[in-house]
Amino acid sequence: MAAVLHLLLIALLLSTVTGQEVESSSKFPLVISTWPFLEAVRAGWKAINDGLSSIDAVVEGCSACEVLRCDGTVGPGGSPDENSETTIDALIMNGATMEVGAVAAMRYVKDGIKAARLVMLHTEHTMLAGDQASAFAISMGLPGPSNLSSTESMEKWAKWKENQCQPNFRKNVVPINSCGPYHLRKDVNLDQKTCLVEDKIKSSNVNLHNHDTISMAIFDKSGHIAVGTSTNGASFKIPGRVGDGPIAGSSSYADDEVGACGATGDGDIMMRFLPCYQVVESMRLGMEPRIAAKDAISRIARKYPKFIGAIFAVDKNGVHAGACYGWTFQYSVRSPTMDDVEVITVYP
Ligand code: SD4
Repeated sequence: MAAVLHLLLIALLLSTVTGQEVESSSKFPLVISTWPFLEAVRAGWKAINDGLSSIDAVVEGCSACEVLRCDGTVGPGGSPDENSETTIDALIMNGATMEVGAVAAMRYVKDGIKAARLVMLHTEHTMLAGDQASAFAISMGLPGPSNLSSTESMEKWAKWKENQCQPNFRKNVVPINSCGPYHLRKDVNLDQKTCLVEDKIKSSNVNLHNHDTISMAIFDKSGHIAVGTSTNGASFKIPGRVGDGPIAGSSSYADDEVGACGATGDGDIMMRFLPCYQVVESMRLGMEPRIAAKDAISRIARKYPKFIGAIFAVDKNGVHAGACYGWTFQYSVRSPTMDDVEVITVYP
C-alpha cells in the first residue's frame, strides 16, 4: 500500500512539473508593445526566438521602429522642437537585475535604444543627457553626428511657425498668441496653485498624431523580462525638454519577480506619477494587471482630467491588459499560441 502511494505521489509530482513546463513553454517567449507597431514586435519576436537575450531583443524591436520612424514619433525625423530640431529620449531596463540605461534629449544620433543600452552596459550611470549623451554614443561607436530632421519634420515646423507658433508648451508668459521671445507675465501670481489650475484646464498639446511612443516588454523563454522605450517626444517642445521616455518607472518598468509595464502619452504629465512603477508595485501586492493598469491611469486622470495616455501591464505569468484615458489605445502582442502579432484595442 505504502509503495503504491509512493508511486502515485511521484506520478503526481511529475505531472505537475510537466504541466508547468508545458504551460510555461506555451506562454513564453512573449513580446508586447504599445500601438500597432507590428514590424517592431516581429523583430523582437524573431530576436528572442533566435536566442538573443531579452535586452538585445528589446533593442532589435525598438530599433526596427526607429528605422521605420514608426508614426513619425519614434527615431529621427519627427517631433520638431521650437527650433525645428528633433531629439531623442530612450530607456532600457533589465527586469532580472534592475539595471537601467537611458538617454535624454539626445541630439545628432538616430539610435536611441542602442545608446540607452550603451549607457546601461558601459557606464555606472543610469542616464546621460543632451550633447554629452550624443558625444558618448558616438564615442562608443554609434553613427553620428547626423541631422535628425526630415522633410516632414521641417514642413511641420514651417507650418507651425506660420501659425504663430501655436500650439506651444509655454504658460504664464507673454506673448501668448505669437512666437517668442517670451517673457514672464508680470500680472500673474506664480504660486503653485495658480500653475496647477492652469495645467488642469488646459487641453493636452498632444494627440494621436503627434504623440506615439514605442514602449516594449519582452519575456525570454525562462520568463526573464526586459523593457524599453524610444521616442522623439512631443512636437514643438521647448528645446531641452525631456519627456517620460527615459524615466524608469514612467515610460516602462520591469521586475522579473512581478511583471512589466509600458506607457505612451503625455509624458510631461505622466512622469509626475511614475505610472509603470505604480503598475508593477500594485501587481506585486496582488492586483491583477487589468486593475493595476486602470488604477495607475485613474490616479493621473483624477488630478489632470485633460491628460491623454495609456499603458499596458503584464504579470510574470504573461497575463496582460491595457488601460487608457483621453484616447483609444492599441497594443500589440506576440506569443507562442499566435500565428502572428495580434493587436488589442482598449477603450477609455
Ligand atoms: C513623451 N510620452 O515624450 C512621450 C511621447 C509619447 O505617445 O508617448 N507619445 O511625452
